[in-house]
Amino acid sequence: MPKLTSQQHEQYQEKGFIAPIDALTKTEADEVKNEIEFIEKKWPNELNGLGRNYVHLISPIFDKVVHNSKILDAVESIIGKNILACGTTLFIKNPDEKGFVSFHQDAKYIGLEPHNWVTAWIAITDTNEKNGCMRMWTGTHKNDLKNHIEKFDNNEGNLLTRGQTVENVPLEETEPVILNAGQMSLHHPRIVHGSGVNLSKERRIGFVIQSYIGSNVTQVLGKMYVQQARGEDSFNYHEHVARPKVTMGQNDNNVRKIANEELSKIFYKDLNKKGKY
Ligand SMILES: O=C(O)CCC(=O)C(=O)O
Repeated sequence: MPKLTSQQHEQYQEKGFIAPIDALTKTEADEVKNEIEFIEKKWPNELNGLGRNYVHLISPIFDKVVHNSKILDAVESIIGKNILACGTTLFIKNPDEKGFVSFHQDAKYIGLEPHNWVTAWIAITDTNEKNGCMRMWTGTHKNDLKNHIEKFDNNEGNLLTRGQTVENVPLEETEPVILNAGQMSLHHPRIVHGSGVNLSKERRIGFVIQSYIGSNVTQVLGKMYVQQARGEDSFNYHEHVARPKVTMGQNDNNVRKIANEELSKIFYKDLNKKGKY
């Protein structure tokens, strides 16, 4: 998939997201799944809680996805040629668990300004309405940020840090993002989106690049650790970090731990309590 077509551009402007876009081959998606399972088996706690973040810093397989040129071609069409990768998150919903994502806007708590950034959600498994794919409230990116209610643990199963929730979303104005393994969606920082519980018998896995930012984007709430994905960074707002050569290398993992501590400070800024992630 080279750069976006004019039709895809229009879709992004009008709806606030584009899907599906072919990103990885099925074999590449399976490689990511196998790497997740390998890490889960060998280091059982490393991908849990806060550890679901910045995973591309500890695995060459995850890293390869973040620097994939097909993905970057599409991203460049939206945010321009100077691209930084500033985070990844694994959104995994296991069958028979209650995991869901309340409707929210990514830009609400993350502190990345201006909104010249985009999130790439890569399906590692097929993703559909039965197993809890994302739903997008189309067109909401055109408006300002909405009020979010912070529900924390009162919202059992919520995979978001504060259980932040935009209430009264009209479901009939939302669209499911149905993807085959290897396909991706790209969504705007202000679009309202969420996802339901996995009612299937298989895992639903999203490898999410949260997000690709233009090098002109600063972090107004804290500190982030980035890699140059394309072009150059004449702004130097963020700390640049190395790409991993082995899975779970000691130095890489130390850097990731620091990056996650800083990320946690951003997620829970101005609060005296923390959620599970
Ligand atoms: O994986 C999900 O269901 C939601 C992920 C999400 O909210 C995001 O990528 O911004």
